[in-house]
Amino acid sequence: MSNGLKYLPSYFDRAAQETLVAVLGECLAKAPFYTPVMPRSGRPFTVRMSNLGQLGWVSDRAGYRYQARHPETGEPWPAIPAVVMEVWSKVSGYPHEPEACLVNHYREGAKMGLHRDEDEEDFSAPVVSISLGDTAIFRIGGTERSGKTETLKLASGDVLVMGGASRLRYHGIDRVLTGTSTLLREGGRINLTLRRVKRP
Ligand SMILES: O=C(O)CCC(=O)C(=O)O
Ligand SMILES: [Mn+2]
Repeated sequence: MSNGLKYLPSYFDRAAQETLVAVLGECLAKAPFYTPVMPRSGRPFTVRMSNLGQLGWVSDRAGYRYQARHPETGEPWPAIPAVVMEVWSKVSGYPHEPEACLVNHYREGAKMGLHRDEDEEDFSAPVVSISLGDTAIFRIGGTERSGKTETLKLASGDVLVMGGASRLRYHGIDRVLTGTSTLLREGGRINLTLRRVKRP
C-alpha cells in the first residue's frame, strides 16, 4: 500500500496486547465509556467512546470538537500511557506528540459510518490506529465521499497509519466479526486512534 497508508499487521503480539488491555482498563476506570450522539439529530452512536490525552474528540447535539474534559464526569482525560505513546513515536514519522487518543468500543452490532478525520488543525500528522479484540471490516475510499472503496480486515494487535495523501481519505467500520478474538473478556473490539490536534 502506498500514499501514506501503512498497514502493520500483528504489530503487538498477544502478550503485548494483554499489557495494553490492562493499562487501558486503568484509564477507563477513570474515564468510562459513554455514548456520544450525532450533531443536530441527537441520534446515539452505536460505538461507545472515551479519550486519553490533553484533548478528547467528542460529539453531541452542538457538533464535533476536541475538549479537555470528559463530557459526563467533567474530569480531565487520563494521560496517554507510555506504551501507546511509543507506537506513535515509532510509526508516525511526525516529530511532535499526539494530544488525543480516542478510544472506540464496538460491541455486537456497532459500526462507524464512512467519514474523514478532519477536526484537527494539523493534517501533516498522520492518524495512527491500534486494533484490539474482535476483527473489524475496515472500509477505505478516496478523498471524495463518492469515490471507490475497498476493505481491509483489522485484527487484534494490528496498527494502521493514515498519513500523507491518505490522511483525509474516507473510512469507516462496516462491522465487527463477533467471536474472532479471545483478548477482551467481554468480547467486542477496542480501537485506539492517536491524533495530533493543534499545530505545533
Ligand atoms: O475503529 C476504527 O478502526 C476506526 C475508528 C475511526 O475511524 C475514528 O475513530 O475516527
Ligand atoms: Mn476516523
